[in-house]
Amino acid sequence: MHISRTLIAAAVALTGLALQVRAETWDMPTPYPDATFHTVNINQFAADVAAATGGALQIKVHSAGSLFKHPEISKAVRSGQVPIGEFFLSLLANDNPAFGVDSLPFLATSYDEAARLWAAQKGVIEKLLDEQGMMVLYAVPWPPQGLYTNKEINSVADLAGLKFRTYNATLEEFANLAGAAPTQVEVPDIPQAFSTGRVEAMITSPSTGVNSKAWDFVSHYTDIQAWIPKNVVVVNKRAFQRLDAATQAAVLEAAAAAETRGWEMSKAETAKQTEVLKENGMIVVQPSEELMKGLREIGARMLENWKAAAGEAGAAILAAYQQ
Ligand code: PCA
Repeated sequence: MHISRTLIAAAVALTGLALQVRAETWDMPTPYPDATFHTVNINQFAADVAAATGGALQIKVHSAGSLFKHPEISKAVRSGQVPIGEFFLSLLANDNPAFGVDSLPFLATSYDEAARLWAAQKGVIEKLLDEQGMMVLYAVPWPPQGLYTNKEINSVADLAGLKFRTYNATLEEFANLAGAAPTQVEVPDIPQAFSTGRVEAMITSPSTGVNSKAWDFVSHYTDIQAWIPKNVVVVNKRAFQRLDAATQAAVLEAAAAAETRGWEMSKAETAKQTEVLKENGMIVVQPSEELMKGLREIGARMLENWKAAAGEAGAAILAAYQQ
């Protein structure tokens, strides 16, 4: 009796030890707040991975730039400081213009077009990130991007001189071409940037507008549906290769599910969050023809600039997209 109890205790201790050795926790930095649908989707992805691996791989999500600031996340995954992370794909357009094609105005403005653009862009992106020691797990788009201002905007001329919040180099180019004054601001800092007067206008999704309570600082939302940019979730290749085959398969399966779910969430967000803007008193307007004409001209110029910078890889992406 005594002996068997000791044996059982030893067996329990050993099993516990074995579980401890097998269980691994991955810290995952992400840029956006918890209420953002991308973060909700990532939390579900993490729960799916934990369930499929019987708890052997735990992904601990650090949202809103709390572990690494947004511009540092891709570098942190690249260097292996963290095994996994999320970032705004076009943030890397300074590395290579191919990363920025989904942020070009009016190139892809519906979800079908966005899906075709991702299909055309994906191989190039995978190769570029592979060269940096990273692997793409999945990509999910934001809702179409609209214009937030403190007054009615009827033409591009109405944007002149506005202090304009931007989130990447492409949007900065846009603001400059529109005669506005760009300032880069990360999502968690949007409310403060408006309340302190650093910025007074922005282009972003209804999701980010709602998450930052845009009605506290702007009155008008003009539904220009200008582009559909994406977030990517990437892993460090070495960290992924260290997993056993079953765990790798569980991660890939959860990622595929997260991609499908994320695109559906994004589509549902568009109408839902535009409604929330209205409910909170924002004036939601359809753009005038004059405004759209001016914006399309800026888009056409940006596409020409992009083609010149993106060279053959860019031409291949556009050819595949326009097929
Ligand atoms: N929200 C993010 C990226 C695009 C979007 O809709 C942002 O505003 O930074």
